[in-house]
Amino acid sequence: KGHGACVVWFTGLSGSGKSTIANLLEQQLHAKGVHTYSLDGDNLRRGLNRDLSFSKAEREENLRRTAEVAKLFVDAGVVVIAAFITPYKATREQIKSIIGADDYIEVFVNTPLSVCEARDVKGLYAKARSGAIPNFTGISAPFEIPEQPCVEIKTEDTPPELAVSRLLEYMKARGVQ
Ligand code: GGZ
Repeated sequence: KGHGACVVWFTGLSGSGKSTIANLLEQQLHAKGVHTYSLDGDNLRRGLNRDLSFSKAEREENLRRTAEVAKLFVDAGVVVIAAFITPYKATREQIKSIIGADDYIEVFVNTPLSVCEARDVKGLYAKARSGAIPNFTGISAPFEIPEQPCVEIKTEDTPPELAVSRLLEYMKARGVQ
């Protein structure tokens, strides 16, 4: 450890664009020869966290375990790119304390609910409105706005390429890249 391993943790609504930016960041880090690993709902909730629902308590457990895994990767010298809704302020604080503030970069992908819902790429918002998906973030479960993220990306006026170049600059300034 000690040469730029850290966790870049994306928080934001479903459909906000977390994965798009996370994937592009990973590509650009790879191009610079940086060893990365991506954690997201797809690879965590299908495996390690397959026993967990979307209740408040089980989201917290999903994210606690994920933060512990992320910390292990950081110990191994890897840059972790994590993309989870992470809707609760208290959970984000717990994640920061598990990983350690020096190694934790919180990125708020700020896309208004109205925009996420209008896009509804996976049709989940329509299902949530109809009641077919309970506890859906933004509809029937809360999203607490991050107050002091390290980086905030307003996707409506920031293309992914610009978001990633700003992130890389921030990482450089923090001394992690
Ligand atoms: C929010 C849900 C829900 C509910 C299923 N609420 O857009 P997606 O599909 O691919 O990403 C969402 C993903 C969120 O999982 P996370 O592990 O990131 O959530 S958390 O940080 O709150 O633990 C969405 C899908 O799972 N999904 N049901 N009820 N998103």
